[in-house]
Amino acid sequence: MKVLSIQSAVAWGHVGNSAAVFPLQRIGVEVVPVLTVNFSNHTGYGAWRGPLIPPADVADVLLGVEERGIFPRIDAVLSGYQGGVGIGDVIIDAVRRVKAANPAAVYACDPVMGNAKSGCFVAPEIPELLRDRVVPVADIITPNQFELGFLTGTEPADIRSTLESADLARAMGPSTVLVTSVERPDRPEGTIEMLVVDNSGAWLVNTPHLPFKANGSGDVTAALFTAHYVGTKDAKVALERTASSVFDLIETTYKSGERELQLVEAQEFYAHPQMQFTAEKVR
Ligand code: PXL
Repeated sequence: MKVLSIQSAVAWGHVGNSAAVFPLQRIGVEVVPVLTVNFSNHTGYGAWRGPLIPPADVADVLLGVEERGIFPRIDAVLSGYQGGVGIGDVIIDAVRRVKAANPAAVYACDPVMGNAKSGCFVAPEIPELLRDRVVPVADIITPNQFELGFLTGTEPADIRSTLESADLARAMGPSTVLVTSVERPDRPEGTIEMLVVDNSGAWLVNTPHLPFKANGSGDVTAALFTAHYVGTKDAKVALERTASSVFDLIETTYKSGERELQLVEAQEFYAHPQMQFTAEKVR
């Protein structure tokens, strides 16, 4: 499998491509990383250095990859956090050209905007760009519950309303919606959930909620789910593998006391997920 991953890169730590690339490689995926920023560290530190890559330069790198004849062999395009509006058009155009070269290729978009705790943390014009132009051309989206609410103009809370919101999101274009950080009011205490809705139905997985949030965990989740889903075409298996690997990554990080994801330390958990969580069919 080959994944064209258009995301940020950081020197220190693990967000964007600096979070997605290694777990994908560790499960045997050939990644073609195209960088949208080259920062010293993630923005969660409040200070960072290094350039945003101008959209024309990102487009030029993509053109070079296309000219090497790689696009027909791309199985999935993956995108995440977008630092500015210009990159959106570059991604949309790359998706169009990859799909022209390989009609079986899928586009997986992580519509990064923010979360329930912090609110919106991207530039103010990004959420509307994602909703109006990017999500409609995606096959797979991986919003958290907060982002799903913005995309659909709803307030998903319990399973019923979250399923309804996911259906509204599917009506916008994507056939597969992975909702992360689902915090339904009636969930077992101390847990958090992920829900996937696709043509086969809806699956929910419940995992312990560690009292800790590491930047980049959503980027790893989107990457692993995309690869497992494209590889197996099985929502339940893809969800269970992703939940297993990401939980063990976050637990490893939590136990380390480090601020950054222990992405390398946790490598066996991607290659050999413990599969300790079973997804339940909810529709
Ligand atoms: O995890 C998303 C992300 C992507 N890119 C950069 C970031 C972050 C989150 O902190 O700072 C540069």
